[in-house]
Amino acid sequence: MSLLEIHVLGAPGLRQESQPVGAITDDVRRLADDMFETMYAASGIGLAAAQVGRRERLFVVDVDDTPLVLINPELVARDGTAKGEEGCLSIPEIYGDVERAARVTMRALDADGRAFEVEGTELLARCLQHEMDHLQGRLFIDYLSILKRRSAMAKWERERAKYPSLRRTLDPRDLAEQHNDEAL
Ligand code: K1U
Ligand code: ZN
Repeated sequence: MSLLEIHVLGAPGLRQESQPVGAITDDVRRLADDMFETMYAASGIGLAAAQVGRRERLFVVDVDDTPLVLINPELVARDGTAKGEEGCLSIPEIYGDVERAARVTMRALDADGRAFEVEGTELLARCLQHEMDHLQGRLFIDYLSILKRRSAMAKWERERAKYPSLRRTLDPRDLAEQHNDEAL
């Protein structure tokens, strides 16, 4: 498995619509495995292919120790609303409150090409919607009020200086440290 670079705000691919996956090949499965490794190294709970510079319509999530790969996901049901704080691995150090559906059901293919449904509430519901947005080129900052977005962007202008290539390179030692922490 390999750690992938995470594209950060300003990279054009983050604003493009992802394309449906035709066949679930070994290349697609390898991409999903690499995305899990990258997500864990970055201490995230989700990661969309667009965030690692790929066009495939797929994302991975792991909330409450339940790793899931969603290929060609579709939203099939939503209910209620809930407001909560979000971050994004592509906009490090920026956070904001976003109102989302409180409960969602999504249908997708897994890494073996089998159709499945996942129903999420609380953090899983939020994460599934956040990742679906990535597949449409939408980011959580798009939901902030003008004032909150302006202040988030002012902070990001200072942060983005750390990413001149608009790529975030993770340190493999972060992954090793997390495994050590879990073992304690
Ligand atoms: O897609 C991404 O950028 C991943 C993002 C997903 C997400 C975060 C918060 C709410 C909804 C969706 C992250 O994982 S950022 C890391 C993070 O904020 C977080 C990590 C653990 C628990 C809760 C949030
Ligand atoms: Zn994100």
